[in-house]
Amino acid sequence: MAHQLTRRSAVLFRPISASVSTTRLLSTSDTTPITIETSLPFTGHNLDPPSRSVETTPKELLTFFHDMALMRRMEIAADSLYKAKLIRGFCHLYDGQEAVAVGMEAAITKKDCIITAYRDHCIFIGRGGTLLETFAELMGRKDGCSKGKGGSMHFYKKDAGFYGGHGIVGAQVPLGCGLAFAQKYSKDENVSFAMYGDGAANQGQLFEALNMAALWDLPAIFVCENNHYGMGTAEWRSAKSPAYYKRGDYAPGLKVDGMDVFAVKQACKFAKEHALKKGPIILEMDTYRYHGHSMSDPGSTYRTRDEISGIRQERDPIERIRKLILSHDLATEKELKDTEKQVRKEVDEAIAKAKEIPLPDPSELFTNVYAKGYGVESFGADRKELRAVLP
Ligand SMILES: Cc1ncc(C[n+]2csc(CCOP(=O)(O)OP(=O)(O)O)c2C)c(N)n1
Ligand SMILES: [Mg+2]
Repeated sequence: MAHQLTRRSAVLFRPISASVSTTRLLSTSDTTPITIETSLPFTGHNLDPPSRSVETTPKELLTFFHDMALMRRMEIAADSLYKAKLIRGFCHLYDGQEAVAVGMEAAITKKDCIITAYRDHCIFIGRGGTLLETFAELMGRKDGCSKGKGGSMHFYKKDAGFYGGHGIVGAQVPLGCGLAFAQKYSKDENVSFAMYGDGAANQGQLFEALNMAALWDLPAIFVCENNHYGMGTAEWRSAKSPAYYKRGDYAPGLKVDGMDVFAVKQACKFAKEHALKKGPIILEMDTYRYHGHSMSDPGSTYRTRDEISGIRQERDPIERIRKLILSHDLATEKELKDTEKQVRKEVDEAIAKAKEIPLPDPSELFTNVYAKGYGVESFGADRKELRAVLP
């Protein structure tokens, strides 16, 4: 049994991208169905919520543990790199919110699209991006997922349906509806997930986009990651109604425990089926970020340390899965600790490699900025001095 587990762990606990393409050496018991109850019931608005019972397998549970542990470690390492000044500019970390990225991926395919704001590193990893591309991008190196020119806020992976990585609060949501429009137009039976925060949820453009998406029955899923703060502003100070799942009025919504990867998976599966048949739906993911808003925010002036440690103790998404794995006797505590050690090593190795990668060549400065072949000219601020003719 122990030998079997070690062998299984070795296969399962690879980075997400590797585990997707690996031929499995698992015994059949790894895919034996297990039924798990979500932490809380779902609350619906204008719909009948899905069941709390979710089908899973040992394989999936172990993969969830691995993937969330990898994301957690990656974000903590990014924090250190930032403090060492190897990452510059804006940087928003996702630790605490991992269950949203992982649960969403478990319910959809890479033909479904995702678009999000600036808190995007883990969404990229969920889509199959590698640690090396992540750290290279964060440190502005040429092999980063945006060729080292996007940085923390602008990760992309178009070949896996990930359309960024956007810095203007809320602006990605109408773009997400555009992706859903393209999907409906081409009748390809895929959906788009447009992710935004509780702060963004108060913006006008969200409602304009939702109106059009509902008018045209677009397969658009509005995912509000409610981490309860927009920068240093608590939701109760910015929203008359913080019931974000109800804010679509005519569009149905679902409130989901965003710290429970199984609840997220169930909700996303439900939302995909709904969106394909009936148009847009809002998923409010009740979640929490452990770090401050960005690296310039210590995150402790507008909330208490007790609040943060209370959430860690009661609702941490990784600890929830650890307990489930142990209670179903799928791995030992030591095996799970070994997984975390392995993840740490993978992260350290990726950072070491990324540090060796050069910065982009200066000739890259204007590529991917303007469409090619239009002969765009670049002027000085006075518009008189011509500095360059762009490609
Ligand atoms: C249009 C616009 N207004 C203001 C900002 C500055 N800003 C960046 S993030 C942020 C808070 C957004 O909070 P929320 O939507 O809850 O997302 P979270 O950071 O919690 O994930 C603000 C005000 C911006 N980037 N864009
Ligand atoms: Mg927020």
